Amino acid sequence: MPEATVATRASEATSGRTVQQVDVAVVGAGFAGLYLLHRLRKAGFATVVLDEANDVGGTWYWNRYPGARCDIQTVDYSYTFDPELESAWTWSEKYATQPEILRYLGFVADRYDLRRDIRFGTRVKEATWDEAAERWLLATDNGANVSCRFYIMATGCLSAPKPPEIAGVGDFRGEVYFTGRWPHQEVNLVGKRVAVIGTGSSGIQAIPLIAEQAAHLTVFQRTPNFALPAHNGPAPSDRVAMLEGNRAGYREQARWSLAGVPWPQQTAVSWQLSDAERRERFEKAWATGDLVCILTQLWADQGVDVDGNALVAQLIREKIRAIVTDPETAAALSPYDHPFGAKRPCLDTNYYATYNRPNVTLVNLRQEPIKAITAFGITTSKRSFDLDVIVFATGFDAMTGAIMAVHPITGRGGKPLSSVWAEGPQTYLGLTVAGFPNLFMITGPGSPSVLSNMIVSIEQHADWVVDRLTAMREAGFTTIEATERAQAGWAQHMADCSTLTLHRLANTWYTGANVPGKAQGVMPYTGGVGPYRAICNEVASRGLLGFKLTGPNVPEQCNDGEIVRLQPDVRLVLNMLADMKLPEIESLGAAGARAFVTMFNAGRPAGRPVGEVVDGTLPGTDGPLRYRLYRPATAGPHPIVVYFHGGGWVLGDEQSDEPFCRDMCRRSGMIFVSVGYRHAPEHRFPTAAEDGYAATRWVAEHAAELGGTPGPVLVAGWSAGANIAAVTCQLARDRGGPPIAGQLLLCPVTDATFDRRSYIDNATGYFLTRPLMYWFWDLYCSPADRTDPRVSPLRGKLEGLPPAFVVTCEFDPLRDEGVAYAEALRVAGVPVEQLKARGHIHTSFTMVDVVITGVAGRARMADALRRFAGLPQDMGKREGAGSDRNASPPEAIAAAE
Ligand code: NA7
Repeated sequence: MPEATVATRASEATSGRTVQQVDVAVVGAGFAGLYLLHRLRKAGFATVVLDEANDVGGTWYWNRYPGARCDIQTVDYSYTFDPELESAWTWSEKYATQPEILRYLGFVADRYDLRRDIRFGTRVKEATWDEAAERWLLATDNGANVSCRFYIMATGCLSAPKPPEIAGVGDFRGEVYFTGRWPHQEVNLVGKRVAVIGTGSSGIQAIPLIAEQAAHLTVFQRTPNFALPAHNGPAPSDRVAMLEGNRAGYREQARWSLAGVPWPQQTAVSWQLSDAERRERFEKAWATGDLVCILTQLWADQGVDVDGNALVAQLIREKIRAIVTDPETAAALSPYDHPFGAKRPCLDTNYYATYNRPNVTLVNLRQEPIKAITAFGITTSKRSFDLDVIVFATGFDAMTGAIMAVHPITGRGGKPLSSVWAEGPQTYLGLTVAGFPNLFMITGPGSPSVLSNMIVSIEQHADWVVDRLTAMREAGFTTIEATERAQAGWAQHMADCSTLTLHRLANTWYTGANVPGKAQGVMPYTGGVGPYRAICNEVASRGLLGFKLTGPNVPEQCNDGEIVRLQPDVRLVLNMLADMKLPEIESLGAAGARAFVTMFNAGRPAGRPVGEVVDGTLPGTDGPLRYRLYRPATAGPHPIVVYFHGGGWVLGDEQSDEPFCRDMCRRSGMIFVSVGYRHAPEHRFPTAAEDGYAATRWVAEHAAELGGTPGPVLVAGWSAGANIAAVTCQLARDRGGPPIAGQLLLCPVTDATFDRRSYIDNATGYFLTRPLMYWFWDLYCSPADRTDPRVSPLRGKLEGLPPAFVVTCEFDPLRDEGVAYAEALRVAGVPVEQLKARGHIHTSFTMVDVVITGVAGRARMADALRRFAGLPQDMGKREGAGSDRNASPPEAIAAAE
């Protein structure tokens, strides 16, 4: 940035109006703007901050309504960039009031002498990218316009209040207040008839205090919300001790946590806990009075699975009924329309108990909608309320509103941001937008923002941006712009992340549903603060992946690409495994590898309950083979699926794919018989294939004894087990039975050829590696045998085989041979359906309850099995597969023919 200046300069524009020349202009003097100014100034960038307000504070400047407080504990809701600042300030309460937070921000502004570069009372009316000058021009409503190289929106996520959208607001002759624009002078509500419209965080904080003053308070509620007691008071000694015991460590843990507050990751899932254990955990969290605690510490599936979530919601509704004495009011206050946490839950002080007061009335707008606001009050479809005051706690045009609604922003080629975002916000990392060079957003849509401790996210964003600007200056670059490809990749990753959590299942300001006509979609990044930070760091370390950089005296740089192509939870699993520095399985020898797999499996979730699990033996060709049978809880008889586990013909046993078998048994409503076929190197080719065939034959002949439906069986398998399943179908066709109704092949080994693209692209790094596959092949099958269709079924005759459902995973060495098998089946006239699972690895679908994004794929596999067996299709949705209901399926490539 050759023209970087230390002090801002003023110049005359052609219009004659003074233009303030700076390196960086920041809009907003809240938490984000203040920290940015501090950092930019230290880095030597001439910076101006513009804010419509008359002082610092941002959202805390405007939201002055009674009861306004933060809902993240103040030990966490603080800047962390300067340990001296941390020791210089002590919060008086666990959750600070708005005035105290404002005092804190004033203290910070004074301590770092920030106010001298902030233009208060100055609204930006328009921002336009000047293509020729490569600068942003900001028109202001007060004083000089601003010309800047970089423009940073630090406008917060909730700063554009939503209009009330109720007819007649202008007719009301009493007093009208908006929580988001509360007057600076005291509002006296004593002895007045007051209405509050809205029961989000603001309404829920304000209502108990307004009720104490008002002669009568009428609350108009459209949607009940979950509220939890804040138990406010002094900062809890355990959290303070944690922080003070190791301040740096505590802060670092927060930065890498899911929500920006250090709480451990829960591993126990709801169905592993007894009712009593769940209640104990819940009561403890309820008593803690901490949103992040109750949102993350009960059980691991509460935020990702509707069944696990419903258990929390039920316990909270019990609390509401226990507090609110009138059952009808309690019922109206009990949320049923959204999962707990999918809409921002609230922290309250005496909220529910307020409805026991004689001077408080709850009006349920679902039963009697507001018809109009009149000169004297509010009329619903059933009655009229005479009022002196109406308080609108009706929320904000969140996230995009804060950026788009504040002023027109025009980027490259004269394109307005409002048209680029007409169908919803498009960003790269929530930080930048393609077509808008040198524009940054702090905690913008597409970043963790409102799903995190905002201060942690603000510091991360501000640091990332300032570090990039500094590096650009050193390298001689003057513009930076996200590429369309990177932005589209981020949209895909955002969509993948949003299938992980339950936020997509509620109509909220997270999704834009609170603003009529606004495009719908989960706007904050749901993948977590720590993973997001890792991604931003990776973008930087990979040569600013997805950004184009230009400068007057340097060649253009553009390292284009998508930063995350794996499913988000798969990425987490792989990172975790990489951190564990596990040995290469093939280096352990067969016995060592088996011991390793047993140890590895011991640490995984056990699998959900099924009706019955029965161990038995069946006669194989050379002696008994063990099997494990999983029976659904529903009344039988059920169709039987003969299942072959994965493990490269070397590893595993009839129990090693237990979570997968249980899950598929529940989803499909079918018996799964997992067969303990014999392994190499003790038993080489064709033992596993022959055992598979023999077991299938025996199961088919004994279906009734096993509680199964007599008639054709189905076969299924994963990896080498899918190889056995495919081979079994060929042998059954050629050897006169048994009849097989369908085959489910999950990541099958189908051909001893190792030069397909997927073997090359995915050779290492995705759990199943090429060296490991070589080792499996060597132990099982000598080179001379490898073209035998009993190990390379792709080389066999494919006509006349049962219908198939073939699953392949994008990042799997076996992907292309699975695809080849599906295509060859189709050519041979076999009905085949293919699921090409984008962003998945070889183990994605068998890591049940770990890789959550595998759920939708397993639901499709279960549907296919039911279809093959001639059963109705809705079973998986009825029985224990709650999370499927709204999960979008992975990419389906070829429909069944
Ligand atoms: P919220 O959470 O968006 O709450 C707004 C409330 O107002 C909510 O209960 C709405 O019901 C209700 N509302 C909105 N428009 C209307 C109309 N037209 N009629 C009746 N009721 C209406 O905003 P807050 O200010 O409380 O909190 C915002 C965030 O700030 C909060 O989550 C914290 O993160 C801090 P709805 O649910 O839409 O049916």
